[in-house]
Amino acid sequence: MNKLTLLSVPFGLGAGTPGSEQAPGHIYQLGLFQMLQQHGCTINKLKDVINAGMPSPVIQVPMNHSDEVIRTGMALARAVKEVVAAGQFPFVLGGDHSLAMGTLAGLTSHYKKLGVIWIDAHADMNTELTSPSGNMHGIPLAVAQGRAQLSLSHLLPGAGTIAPGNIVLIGARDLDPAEEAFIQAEGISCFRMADIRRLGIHAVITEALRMAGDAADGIHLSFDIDSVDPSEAPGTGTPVQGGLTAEEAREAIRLLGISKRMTSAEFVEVNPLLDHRDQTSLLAMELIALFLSSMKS
Ligand code: HAR
Ligand code: MN
Ligand code: MN
Ligand code: MN
Repeated sequence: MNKLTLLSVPFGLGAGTPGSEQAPGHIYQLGLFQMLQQHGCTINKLKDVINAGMPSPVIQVPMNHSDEVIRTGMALARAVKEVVAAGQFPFVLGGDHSLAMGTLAGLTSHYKKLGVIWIDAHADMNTELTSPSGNMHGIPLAVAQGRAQLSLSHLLPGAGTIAPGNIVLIGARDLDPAEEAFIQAEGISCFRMADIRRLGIHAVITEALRMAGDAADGIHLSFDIDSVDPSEAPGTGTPVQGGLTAEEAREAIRLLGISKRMTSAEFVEVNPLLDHRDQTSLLAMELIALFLSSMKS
């Protein structure tokens, strides 16, 4: 595996509830680095990405905290681009899911046919016009496909788009009508919970790697902790019943890691303020260590 750069993004204004900005610091405090060391994983570089010094966005978006979200995306996009240009593996720890726009802007400035595996209870495919909440963590995948007013190239000149055929959703169970319609119209690959129960997580991941990866020059994993059932991951802002078991999440992460096909990853939406006895942060920490160690072995 390429050398690893860990980018922490302590930013949560894209979510409707505060707290996810505390996740990186909290997960470090719980012992992520010790755990990585036990697994023999070396982090080559650690960087905190904040939006200080970023100019005002060139586009106005009528959504909650849009300027802050866009400025964070700009800072993260630059950081990710730099990591990829240096030949390293970018691992992004959020923060809320709006920061995926920054990650994807940085990645698409390098990968021209990026595949994306999006493990989430949600599709995050609303636009500014269809968002029921006005919260920007619900739109990153529409932005990435060039369907919103905001585009990845607003965050980073030279950024591209993601083709609908290179996107695979896993764990989806709370989609808004406009998202459902778009997924149907574009034929976006979507493994819902019923599909996962029917096929098993192993077959789903094997298929997902094929679907996202076969016409792609890189594969990004975007892992939203609310994909896991709230009984095992309560510490997140928009929990949805009926999710993955922690064991299924471990297996998914491990299979993606050992496939050696992933070229970047992000973990988002852990909210320490909503957690019960750090259950969710501890699970996230374990999944991160599992992912990074299975890529190397
Ligand atoms: N679909 C809803 C919206 O657009 C809720 C989105 C919640 N998103 C996240 N990330 N938590 O998946 O507002
Ligand atoms: Mn999400
Ligand atoms: Mn979600
Ligand atoms: Mn809903």
